[in-house]
Amino acid sequence: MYRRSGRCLGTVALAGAAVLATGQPAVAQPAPAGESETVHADVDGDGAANAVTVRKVDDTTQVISFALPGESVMTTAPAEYAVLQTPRATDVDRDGVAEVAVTVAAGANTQTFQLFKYDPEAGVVAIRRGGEPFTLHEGGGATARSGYQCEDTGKGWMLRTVDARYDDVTAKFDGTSSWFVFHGNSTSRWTRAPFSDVPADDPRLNLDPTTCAP
Ligand SMILES: [Ca+2]
Ligand SMILES: [Ca+2]
Repeated sequence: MYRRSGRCLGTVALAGAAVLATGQPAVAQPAPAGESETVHADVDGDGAANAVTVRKVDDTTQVISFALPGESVMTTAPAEYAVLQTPRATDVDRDGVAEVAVTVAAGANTQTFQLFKYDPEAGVVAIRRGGEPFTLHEGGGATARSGYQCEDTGKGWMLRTVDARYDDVTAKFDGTSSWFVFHGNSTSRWTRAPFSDVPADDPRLNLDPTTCAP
C-alpha cells in the first residue's frame, strides 16, 4: 500500500478525510483513535518548515502527510508497531531539502525506518533501493547492533549504516558498515566494509543518527 500516493487541496488531509485526485478515498476509515505525531521540516525546499504528520489508520497502516502551501500530499506506509513513533526530520543528502525517516516496524529491540521525501510530480514518495523501499535499522539489543549516521566521506555526503551481530565465542561483534549515496528518489550502496571481532564500544558500532538532522 505504500506505493499509493495522492494529493488533495486544503488541509483536510491532516484530518484523515483526504480524497485522491482520482476521487477515491485515500483512507477508507481512519482508526477511531486516529493517533498521530507531527514534526516540522522543510520538505519542499522553500525555506519554510512544513508540518509532517504520521497517522496510524489501522493495525498495519499509517498515512504520511506533508502540508505544503495550499495543499497537502500524502502516501501510506506499513505500520508494524504497537506504539506510534515520532518521525525524524533528516537531510540525508545534505541538499537543504528535508527527508523524513518514518518508523515502519518496531520489534522488541529494533526499529525499522523508511525515508520519505517530497516529489513535485508524485507527492510523498519512499526513497527506493533496487525498486523496493529503502530501509534503515536502529537498535539490536544485546545480540545485535544496527544504526545509521550521515557523514562527509571526502567523496561527498553519505548515509552510513551498520548491521552487526554479537559472537558468543569471541564476546565481540561481527558485521558490515555500508555507505549509501542518494540520487533523485533512490539510493544505492557506494561501498561496504565488513569487520569482525570489534568490541561493543567500537565507533563502527555506535553511529549517531542526529548527524542526519537538517
Ligand atoms: Ca517548505
Ligand atoms: Ca535532502
